[in-house]
Amino acid sequence: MEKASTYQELSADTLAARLNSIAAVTDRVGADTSQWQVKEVGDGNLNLVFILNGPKGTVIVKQALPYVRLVGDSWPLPLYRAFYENQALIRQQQRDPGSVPQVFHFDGDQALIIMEYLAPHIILRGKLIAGERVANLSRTMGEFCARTAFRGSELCMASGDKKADVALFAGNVAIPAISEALVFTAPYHEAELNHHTPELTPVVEKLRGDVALKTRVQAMMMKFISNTETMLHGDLHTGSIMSTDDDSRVIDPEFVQYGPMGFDIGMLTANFLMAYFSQPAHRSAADLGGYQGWILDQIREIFEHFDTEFRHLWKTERTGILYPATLFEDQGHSSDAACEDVLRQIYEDAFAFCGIEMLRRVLSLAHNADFETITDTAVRAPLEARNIMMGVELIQNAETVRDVASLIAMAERFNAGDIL
Ligand code: SR1
Ligand code: MG
Repeated sequence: MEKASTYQELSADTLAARLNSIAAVTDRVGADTSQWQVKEVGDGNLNLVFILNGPKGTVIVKQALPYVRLVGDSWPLPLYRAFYENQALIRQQQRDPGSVPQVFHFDGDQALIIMEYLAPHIILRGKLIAGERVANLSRTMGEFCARTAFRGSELCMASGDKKADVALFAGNVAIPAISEALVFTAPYHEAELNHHTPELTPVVEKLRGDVALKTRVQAMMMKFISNTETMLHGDLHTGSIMSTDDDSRVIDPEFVQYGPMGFDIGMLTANFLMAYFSQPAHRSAADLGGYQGWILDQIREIFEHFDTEFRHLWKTERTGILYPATLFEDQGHSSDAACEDVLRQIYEDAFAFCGIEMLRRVLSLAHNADFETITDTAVRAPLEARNIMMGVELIQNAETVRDVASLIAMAERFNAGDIL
């Protein structure tokens, strides 16, 4: 699949000469390269991202680098991840049409995806730091999580197709290895690339000495690795969502893998919670309560939309081998309790994965701008500490969190307390 020998890194200067014969590009931006404008805008941890603008229009050119951009060439990373990202985008487009950018062209040798330019969308995390509201966000995200979870599982898919897909995506070894290391392992010991706000050291030392906590996280990692319920986005944070005032799209599924249905909604919730806990540093006292309330509303509504959509799909698209009508409706038996049971397990997993993501984003390598843009560490540390303590509680007690209302009450409790 990967032919690294022909691969060449793009630059803003070489892009026109490299892409001028691709019809999928010239059809959309125009063929006169003298009028092309190219800007590299990648602000993620892994890839090059260019905006290519021409007389007819604009496209995004995304190219995987053979190393982790955030760290440099000391951390090599296979180019084949672009293949899986493209495959993931195709499946997400099928399972939730319109939720992801349209792909115009894929080149595996060059690890290149040319796709729809989303405008005037910007990264949601920036909007949350700026205190902006986005209409329809919770519906889009709740439905995206429910549709991709349900339609990518054997609740819906033909068993042979799903198993072939699990085998296909199992080839994407290097990317899950990043999550296995950075999300589930590094936060719990002094791993080389870790960093944290200095004032948090006493909290961090206590947490790293908590054997029960580490054990619980490892149990969740076992689920993450072994439980191939559905195709995950795999890295669904607020930097993987682009929004306008009223429209949101999901980008960057290169961390795609088959995994537990609660993973994506759990990671997403964690990132909204980190936005929530960081707000005292970003808002005036007059705006703080209202905006934090809006963020909590998004979390509650995401779960409500997820729940409604999942139950709807259960009734209308349960065509797979799991919980078949043969065993329930055809026998005159309701499957409502079975659906309830499946949802309960998804939420329990989601709450635990949520706690794990909340810890890794302040203890491991890849932190979030929500906290990192707070330059005064004396202000940042107490806010991160609230986030850490809620993360720990979620990991330890995920099964006792009854519902999203309890999750939100927990967030309000930690937000009101001072740990540092
Ligand atoms: C080395 S990559 C670090 C992080 O960036 C990605 O967005 C994932 O979240 C990964 O864990
Ligand atoms: Mg990403």
